[in-house]
Amino acid sequence: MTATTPALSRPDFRLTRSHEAFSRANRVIPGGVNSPARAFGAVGGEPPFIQSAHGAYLHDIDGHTYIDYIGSWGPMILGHAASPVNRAVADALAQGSSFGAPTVREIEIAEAVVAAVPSIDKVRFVSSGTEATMSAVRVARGVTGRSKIVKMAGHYHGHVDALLVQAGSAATTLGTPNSPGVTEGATRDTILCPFNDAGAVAEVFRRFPDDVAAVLLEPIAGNMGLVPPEPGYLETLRETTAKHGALLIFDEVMTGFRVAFGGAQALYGITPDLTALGKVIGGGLPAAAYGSSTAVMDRISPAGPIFQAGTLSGNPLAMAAGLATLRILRDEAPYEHLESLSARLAEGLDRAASEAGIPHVVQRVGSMLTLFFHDGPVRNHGDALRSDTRLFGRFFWEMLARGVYLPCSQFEAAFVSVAHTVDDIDRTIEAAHESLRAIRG
Ligand code: HOZ
Repeated sequence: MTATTPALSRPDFRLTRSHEAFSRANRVIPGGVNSPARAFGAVGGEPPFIQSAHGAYLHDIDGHTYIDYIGSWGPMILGHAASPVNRAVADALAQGSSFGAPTVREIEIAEAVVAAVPSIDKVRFVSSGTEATMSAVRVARGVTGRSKIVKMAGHYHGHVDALLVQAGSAATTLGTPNSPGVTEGATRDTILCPFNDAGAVAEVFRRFPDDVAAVLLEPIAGNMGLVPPEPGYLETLRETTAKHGALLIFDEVMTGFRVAFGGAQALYGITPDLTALGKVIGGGLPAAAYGSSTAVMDRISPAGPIFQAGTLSGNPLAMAAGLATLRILRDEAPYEHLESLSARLAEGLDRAASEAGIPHVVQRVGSMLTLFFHDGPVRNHGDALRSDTRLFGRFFWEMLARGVYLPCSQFEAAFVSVAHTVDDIDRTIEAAHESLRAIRG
């Protein structure tokens, strides 16, 4: 056993080179990583360093190959290094990588987004999901002239100061829901509600009938593990916000082009006022976006007074990768295929945990899913936090040693891609049976 892995039933699984790389990284990068979720803090041990990725597989610098269920935390819906995406990026690169001036490709991808996403008439491209949600909140405040934002506990909207309150993802994992450096002033207008509790939102409007600019949420929560909206919840939020003149913002950074081509709003038939997009829209390169009706979007600079800008916004390489990805998703509509692969995986994981006699629940929407070590449905952050994270950590490592790379936290969703095969799914389920048996002893 090396120092990098916890006690495993497969002691031959070693991450020697990755351990060296992690030590080296720690000397020059805080925590050795450029985004905290990657550091394996939630599962103990140290991460493998990735050499390359193709299709559904990750290859690390120690010579291991893994079936990948992170997919770069969502973007790689077509799998890694998909040829049409690689070709589009190579063609764009040959023409120059950044101009700081408009390009026709930006119009093409904007047209593709407008055609796909029901609530969007106009769209502004930015470079990260954080920028997209931050800008959407600014627009909501600018348009309504109000200050307060309602956010759901356990939902994660990037590292925006005002939204880093009881945030999901690594903020949950690390137990630092309020980061030092986020001032009280920055979060004074942020009001927290539990997810799936429309009554709590109604209560906010009773207390502050004229002050709420927007209700912001992940329509399908993916950053506290996968937690779907309960029937009627999104509909009620839609009615309540409209009644009080507040905007409804869907953070579809994870769900956009993922659970359906038009995102969760198309899946559930709910039209938000503003939508934040990221991940899949960049096809594996840094691109994100926010969009709304023409009336709202024309309030943004330079059409209107609400300022927002970015040197690399609409970057040609990112637009090329995103456009190639969206065109394939539009033309090949792989969503039924993803649904059947993902259902097979969810059922298999459920069976494996049941046979091992381990309290659990598998929650899934389309190709996003989580096996919670929690007895009963997970409806909100409080439920998610009651999961057995120690058991999750052991399961994670047993799976990794068997060549399956799950998200390295109980509070993240796994992603299935079109590159996964039925054989990959069945091998994953077999690994889950073995892993849980090994844990049970
Ligand atoms: N925000 C991602 C998890 N929900 C993590 C991003 C990363 O570490 O790459």
